[in-house]
Amino acid sequence: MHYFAWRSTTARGQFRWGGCADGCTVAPLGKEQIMGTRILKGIMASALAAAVTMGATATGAAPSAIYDAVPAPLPPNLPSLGYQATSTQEFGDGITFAGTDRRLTSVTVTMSDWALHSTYPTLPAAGYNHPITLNLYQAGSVGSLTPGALIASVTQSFLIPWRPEADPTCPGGTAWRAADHACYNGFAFNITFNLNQVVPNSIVYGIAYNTNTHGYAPIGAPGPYESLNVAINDSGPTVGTDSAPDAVYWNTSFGGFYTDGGANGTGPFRRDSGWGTSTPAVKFVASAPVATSKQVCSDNGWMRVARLDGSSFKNQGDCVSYTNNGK
Ligand SMILES: [Ca+2]
Repeated sequence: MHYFAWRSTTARGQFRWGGCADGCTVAPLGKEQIMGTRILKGIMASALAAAVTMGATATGAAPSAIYDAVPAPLPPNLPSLGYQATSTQEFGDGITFAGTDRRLTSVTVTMSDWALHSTYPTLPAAGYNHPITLNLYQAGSVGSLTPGALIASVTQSFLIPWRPEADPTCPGGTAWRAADHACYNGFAFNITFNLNQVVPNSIVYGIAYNTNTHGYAPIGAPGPYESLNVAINDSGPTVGTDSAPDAVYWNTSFGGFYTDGGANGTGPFRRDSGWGTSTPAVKFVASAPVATSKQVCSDNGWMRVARLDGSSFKNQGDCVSYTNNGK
């Protein structure tokens, strides 16, 4: 099985890719990186899709996945898109949720970090904190390249763990060796946004953060965020559906990265085709509506509502009690 990842090596314009399970190579590819992501579909073994637990979507259940493209268990690394390397401001996809629960309680995004602590020894050993934004949009109208109106935007600061230090026994001597004995240039980890947001059946989401010279508000200084990428699942979701098949939504300020070379616009957060089943590794978890009055508890209604924290009720009395005293 091969794993690849994006990586930036200079402030702009130069990047490399590499990282594979059975002999790592690092070679300058420029724009071919993007093609690399597309070509990769089909290479990824089915193991990525294995062992993903289908979340229960029955009403009244505890919060469960209504869309899931995060591989479980999480592999040491995944293909990824580097925002600094690919002049990216925002990256996401159009998706349709499974089941009927539509009150989002959390959204998990798999990231891939290529930065080593030894490169930034003055920063804490545990990692560095970086704000990352999740934007939720209405699905775009039929035929539209851009999403609809913004539904919600949440920004949280996350601890970004360092990629493990290089193992000299890995080919090239720059990759790290994981527990599976394979060598990787990036390190996959999950971040989780906490939400309380009702969403429609289909949305477009985007993940945004700033790097040295990219993002909506470039930081203007080098730092480990230049080696921070959003992970990609080349197999598509196991819960919910990709409602933008063969496409992602992407804002890159370099038109040549889009499949159409920028003919449909450079810079807006818009559809880009030619991605096959590849989609960002993101998981949406939702719960039933919150019980707001005792009336909703009757006639088995307690099974279709939940507490604000997403937990379900044991019975009608439990539900009525919650509407009375919040417990
Ligand atoms: Ca898609």
